[in-house]
Amino acid sequence: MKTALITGILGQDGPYLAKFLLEKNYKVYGMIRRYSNPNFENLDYLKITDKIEYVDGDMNDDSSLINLIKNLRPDEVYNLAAQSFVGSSWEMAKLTTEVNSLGVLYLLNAIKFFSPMTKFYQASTSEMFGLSNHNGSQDETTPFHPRSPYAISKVYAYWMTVNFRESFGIFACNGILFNHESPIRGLQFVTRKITDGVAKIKYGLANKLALGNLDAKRDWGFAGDYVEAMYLMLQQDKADDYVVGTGENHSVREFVELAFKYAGIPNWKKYVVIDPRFKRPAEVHALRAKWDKAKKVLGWQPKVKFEELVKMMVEADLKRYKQQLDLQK
Ligand code: NAP
Ligand code: G4F
Repeated sequence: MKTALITGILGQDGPYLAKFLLEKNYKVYGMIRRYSNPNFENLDYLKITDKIEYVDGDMNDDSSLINLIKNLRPDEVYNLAAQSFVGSSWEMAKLTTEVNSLGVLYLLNAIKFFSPMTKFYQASTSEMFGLSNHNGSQDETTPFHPRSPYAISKVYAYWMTVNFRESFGIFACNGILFNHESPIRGLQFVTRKITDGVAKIKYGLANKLALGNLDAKRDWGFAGDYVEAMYLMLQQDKADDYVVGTGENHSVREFVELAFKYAGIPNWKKYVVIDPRFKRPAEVHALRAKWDKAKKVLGWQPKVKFEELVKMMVEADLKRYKQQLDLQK
């Protein structure tokens, strides 16, 4: 039985990846940091909470990572833990750097010294491209132009991953993933903020949805599809870096329009207000993946299209609020 350690197990991608690996008969260890009250909601949603073995560790604490790698010596490590919210990274640049940059160095060092055969996946991001428009789409050869402390922290981690591969022969890969969403996406991210907001409006629990820049465009895919690409990267003969996305982009405005439509609420403009607090000091205007390499080498392709993704998220949030309201009756 293969073993995998997933950091960031309580986030969005951790549960989808864990489910995918469990179905492949892996033994899955999920790293959790010290919490007085950890939140298993996302794992509960996918009905896998009791199928994972939880282990303690914090990306800020190198000795906890050394202990884990030394004791488990897992076949694969998927490093998904991060301060992943771009919007907060200006106010929390130091924390963001410690978790997203130094934490990766600690993990790679632990692998190098205590389990050099462990394969390593680093959750890199399209945010690293930032302003690099590159004729409208980005691939593995596109130069980075990060626009936030978050993106900068991820560029460091990207290069450290490449460097451990080149310097020490560690099987270390970067998945440069474009935005991916799901019904368990964090509520701060724009897609889920919209679908949650729309569901509240539908049930009379809110009458406004405050957003920032509606013109930003993202290449939005489904998280459940993207975890397969993470796994495939670690099954190749040679470690490498891959862009993963859908090749289509849409504006926040288009997402809003569709979400209101799927909820059956006419005239979205009546509800959406622009609040400058949700605008960023430096915006990434548009991202679109050129994911030919992932298709050619990994044989991967996305399954869920944009419209289907919006519908899935709206329906899930409508269902959540309906269940809550039914319980209160
Ligand atoms: P997420 O929902 O924000 O989950 C991140 C996880 O990291 C959380 O479970 C969090 O734990 C954990 N974490 C934060 N600080 C930690 C620390 N000091 N020690 C240990 N764990 C810590 O993110 P996601 O959307 O699943 O994304 C997974 C990874 O992919 C992240 O690295 C993100 O930057 C990257 N990424 C995401 C996307 C995307 O569109 N989703 C695209 C490209 C790259 P708690 O639950 O305890 O807070
Ligand atoms: O949903 P977002 O916060 O995601 P963002 O900044 O693209 O980052 C996400 O995807 C990255 C991959 O490219 C990941 F690496 C990262 O960890 C994270 O998962 O914002 C998307 C866009 C931005 O342009 C933002 O300015 O939506 C715009 N936006 C407009 N109004 C808003 C809002 N974003 C948020 N969060 N909240 C708003 O009210």
